[in-house]
Amino acid sequence: MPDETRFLWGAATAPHQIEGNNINSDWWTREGQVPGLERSGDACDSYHRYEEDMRLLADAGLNAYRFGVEWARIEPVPGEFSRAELAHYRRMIDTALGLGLAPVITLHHFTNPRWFAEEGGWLGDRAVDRFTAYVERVTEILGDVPYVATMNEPNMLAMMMTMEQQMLRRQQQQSDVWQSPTVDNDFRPQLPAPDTSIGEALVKAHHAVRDIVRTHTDAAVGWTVANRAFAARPGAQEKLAELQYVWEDLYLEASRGDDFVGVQSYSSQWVGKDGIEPHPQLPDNTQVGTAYRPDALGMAVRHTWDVTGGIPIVVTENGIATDDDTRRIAYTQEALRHLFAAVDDGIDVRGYTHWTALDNFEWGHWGPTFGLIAVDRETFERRPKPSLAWLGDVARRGRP
Ligand code: IFM
Repeated sequence: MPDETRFLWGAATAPHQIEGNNINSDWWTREGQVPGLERSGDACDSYHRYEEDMRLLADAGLNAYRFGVEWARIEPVPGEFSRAELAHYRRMIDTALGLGLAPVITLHHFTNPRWFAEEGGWLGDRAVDRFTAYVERVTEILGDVPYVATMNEPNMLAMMMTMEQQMLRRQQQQSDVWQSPTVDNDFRPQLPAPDTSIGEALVKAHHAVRDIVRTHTDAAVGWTVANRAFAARPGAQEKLAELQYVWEDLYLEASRGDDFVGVQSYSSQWVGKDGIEPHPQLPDNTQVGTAYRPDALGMAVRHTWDVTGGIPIVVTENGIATDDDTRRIAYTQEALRHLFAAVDDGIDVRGYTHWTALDNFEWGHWGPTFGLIAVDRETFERRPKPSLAWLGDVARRGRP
């Protein structure tokens, strides 16, 4: 069980975005097929360089690292589990623990094994059984892990699946452009609202594996939900409630009964009577077209607390896509101020893991840089940015 007296200060990553050569995954296939997508390739080669990455975080003063285990590596063929890959991820957990970083482990972060996708993915008849079998094997390596997230952003996953279904229905895959799941602005099509029947399938899978993690480990278990910090224009309260349900609350309500919930917040979004207002192209927009809104984190945490009925919160992602590290520090400082205002109001927040440790593969795009550490994509040399040392200092002080 997590040490409740130790606030987690860390950074977060996802396997496909940093490891490289995740060749048995559906995203690897997608990158090769969909026009407009860049390839992940070697990514940051963190599969081999994870120790260096973790050491940079620990040396800076952080005490936690959120990272994922990759299903497509662990079970490259249905029912065949790689003991070598499980051992690899156990080594990562041991390395984190040895460096004083509490490992926060994500079991599923957007990518599926290719065979799972071909079987029908999350809507396939065998989805829950397949996920359950995988998680059961992974629990063997989760000793001493304080937090386990079953799935990353099921709401964004449902949105991506909805988008894919729409593309298939239109039979225009060649001319449609796959969007980054977090890019939502007025020069690209709006992101479709996630289909609730997909969301319900993901809830079923989450509840099934939550019990497995509880049976076989001492970890606190939950999932992480992307929060869009919706705000209503005058007269748009009803629309707001409707959108909040399909985008977030379905998933937050499903968190009731979990040990914690992960809050993931980047920006805020206005809702008018007709729906989400496209965000205009303003000079202070982030690199992914979203509004510069550090206050969104406070809104996200408060909304999550209300909807889940007050289960402990870990901020599992918060950050900004910018090439200006001074701006990253300013954004994060302000976001943390809003977070700790919520803490002072009695909201139980157990930790903060910044998105992200390394500049990485942003789901089809290498342009947006969210990292505390820059990576030379030719040599894989890591170059910590001032924001890493800054966040480490905040962690040492324990307050922003
Ligand atoms: O990179 C993503 C991450 O995989 C999920 N949450 C949002 C991040 C930034 O867009």
